[in-house]
Amino acid sequence: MRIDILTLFPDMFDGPFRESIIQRAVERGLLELVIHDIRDYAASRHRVVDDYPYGGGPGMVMKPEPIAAALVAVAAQSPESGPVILLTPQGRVFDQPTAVRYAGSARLSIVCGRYEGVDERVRGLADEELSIGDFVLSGGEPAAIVVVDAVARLVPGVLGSALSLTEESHAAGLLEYPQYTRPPSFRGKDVPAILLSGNHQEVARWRRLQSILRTSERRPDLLKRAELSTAEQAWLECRQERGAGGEAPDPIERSGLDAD
Ligand code: JFH
Repeated sequence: MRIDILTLFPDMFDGPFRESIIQRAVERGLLELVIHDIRDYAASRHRVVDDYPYGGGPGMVMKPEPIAAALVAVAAQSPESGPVILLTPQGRVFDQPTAVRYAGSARLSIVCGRYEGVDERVRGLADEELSIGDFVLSGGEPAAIVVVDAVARLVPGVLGSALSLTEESHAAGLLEYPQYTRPPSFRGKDVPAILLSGNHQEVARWRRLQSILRTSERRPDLLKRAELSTAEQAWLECRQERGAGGEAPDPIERSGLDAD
């Protein structure tokens, strides 16, 4: 996969992409990362890329022509094509399904704005407008680093084990289960006995239910889209009805679904 990044601050990508996983993916030829300085595409002698906003107001706005010229040049650098994304605080919020979709593409081009943003007509040059969350960054670059990281680890062969990605998709839309490593007891808090049992089936069941429970407690919004079995739904409803520390019997425990 080839990812092109268009930016006025190419140096901002020096550090983050030298990080182990992405660096290794580039070295192994699984990923090609090309950073382009939008200023190289400015037509004027003084390489001007920004201007005052029409109608007045604070700050500067990025001119459309250098971005358009950069996108044309970048598209011509490879016979393959892929989505052009524009990072802005107004975009749809980037999520895991979007990362999966991009990872299946041969190319991805990312436009990073600066200042108060880009001229409105730049939006028409992009296929998708994305945000990474409801907060204001000082430019698109940190958001691009986030998107590249989330996409790169999904490119086949980049992550060590295909198994963990399978597990990840199995738990799609759920929060992660609690994880433990040694020591078995830390400041009076013990690792749940089930994890030391060696019973992989019971461990998997416990983790799945922990994920469901956590998601219902912390991110009920996610649970609406998660795919729960009928038994899991019933188990969760029962837990919610009786409340924390309640007395009601656990139907999943009786059916052998619950390892807790
Ligand atoms: C970006 C920036 C806009 C003005 C709130 C009211 C007025 C500063 C390009 C993405 C996410 C970004 C992001 C992406 C691209 C650019 C800075 C824009 C305003 C702010 C001030 C320039 C920010 N998820 N957060 N931020 N900026 N607005």
